[in-house]
Amino acid sequence: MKRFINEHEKRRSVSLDGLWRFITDKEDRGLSLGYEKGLPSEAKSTYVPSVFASTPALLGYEGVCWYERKVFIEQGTVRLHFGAVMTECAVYLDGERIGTHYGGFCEFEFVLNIESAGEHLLVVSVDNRFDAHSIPQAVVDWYHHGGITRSVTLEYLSGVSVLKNHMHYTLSEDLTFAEVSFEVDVFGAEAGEGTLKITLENEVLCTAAVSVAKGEKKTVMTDTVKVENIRLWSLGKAELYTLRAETETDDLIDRVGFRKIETDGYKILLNGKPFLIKGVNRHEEHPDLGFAFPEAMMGRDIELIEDLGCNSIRGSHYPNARPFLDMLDEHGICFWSEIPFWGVGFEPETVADPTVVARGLEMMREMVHYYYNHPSILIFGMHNEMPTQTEPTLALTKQLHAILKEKGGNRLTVFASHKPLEDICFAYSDLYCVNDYHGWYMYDLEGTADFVKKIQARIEAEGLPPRPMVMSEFGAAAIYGKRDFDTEIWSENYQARLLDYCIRLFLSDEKFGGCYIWHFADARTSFKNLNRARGFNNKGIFSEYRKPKLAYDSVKKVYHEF
Ligand code: ADA
Repeated sequence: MKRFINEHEKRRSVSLDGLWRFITDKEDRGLSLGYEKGLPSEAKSTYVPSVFASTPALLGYEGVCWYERKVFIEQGTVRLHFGAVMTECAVYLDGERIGTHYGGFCEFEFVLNIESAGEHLLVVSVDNRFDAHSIPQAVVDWYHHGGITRSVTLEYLSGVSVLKNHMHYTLSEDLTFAEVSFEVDVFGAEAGEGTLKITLENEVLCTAAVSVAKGEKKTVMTDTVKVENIRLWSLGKAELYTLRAETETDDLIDRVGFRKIETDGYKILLNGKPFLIKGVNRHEEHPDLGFAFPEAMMGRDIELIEDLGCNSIRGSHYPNARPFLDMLDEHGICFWSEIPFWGVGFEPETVADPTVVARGLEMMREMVHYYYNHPSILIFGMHNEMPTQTEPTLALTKQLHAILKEKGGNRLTVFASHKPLEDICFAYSDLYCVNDYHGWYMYDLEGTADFVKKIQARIEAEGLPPRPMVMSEFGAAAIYGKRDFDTEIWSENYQARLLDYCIRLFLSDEKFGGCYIWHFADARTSFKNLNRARGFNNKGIFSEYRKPKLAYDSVKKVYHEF
């Protein structure tokens, strides 16, 4: 799959990015017309990965589109991996449906048996419409993109193959050694026996004999081994290890890091030392290319974010592309990764809907499955601004929390609340994260201080444990280029003053673990539902083309002071 590291030396992998055939299907008649067996001659050429809306005529399009390409595939077992498809898709090979997937930001894969070598026809139908069970719901503050938005890869599996390798570890009290074990999924591309070997850097840590039937998937839990003289992964100092799981015929290579994140009263501790979050929210959205965000620009965004003095990014509001996470691992930047439960559109009854719950739990499992080893993910987010004052959200939170506590590794488990004075879910969050826009929607900037005190008093009165509070969103919209008196809303000046005021307030409060500015760069928003100026969420410190607003200097100054 697309990463910034080589995941395989033995396994052969073919990128299916590039030119595909493409056609819209507004009436959703493609299946009755037999599109799964081949697109009609009117189909045009398009580039994958991309979004529908990068074609100007398709700006605002909501419906089905079909993609097709011919692929030469050899006989044997292959793994077909999709980085992300917005939002729902069905995949066909030679006219036969091989599977479906729901959820626009999560990776998924199919393992297939190819009977004969030759040219095969791969067809994907992609539907970006909302339904009653959508996550998010139709009312959402980002653009309703559609498309095959991240890379597609075909890999050849042979013999005993390795599909997953999660490294579990516990660091010693003094953080000098770790007790390490591995959870490895092996798969029988052919029936057989083999030896699974796990190597960290150049040291073989475990070997295990494995035998699988053809098509059988097994999870191997290795013994625990001790790794001495640990080099710790920490902020700005990203010590990474190469982890390799291999059999005689196949391999899976990853990069891992050792670090410990925990809280102690009002403090967040990273490797035992206080860690004050100086964060920013970021949409992985490009004004022209949408969610098919270019990799070179990911690197530039990280540089701008580091320059601002930030040590953490909240991937609002969905799992980001893996290459971006590879970069964060390497830069030593903390990442908050969440699933797209974006609450404003959700009524409590919808939160209780079994299809919504099942989709949400599956998204969480997928995020944990694929993102588990990234050391930069210090925080896993369950949801944002859901109706957390109601029982259905409490029930959902408990289930998401249970997945994360059982399977999520050493991470803080959180959600972002906009109902902090009524919230009944706070017991299930390691940080008390609040989104608040006093200085914007209420136009009462100085009211922020009182509001914070009220939240802290309520948390105490409810008998909730002392935990760090984090302002997970705050900010003001500023139209790029509108420089004015700082009393004028929509001006860059007012935004700069608001951010300076809020950051000082939050970071000097000893009950705070940090804050995340809303947001890094202006991002295109929902076409129909939100009446936003320019059709953008304009609260970026940068314009959508990454031109700095005045807030860039004020944020940089204040973040460097703390
Ligand atoms: C919410 C939401 C963000 C954004 C923000 C705003 O807090 O979580 O995605 O919509 O409001 O700009 O109003």
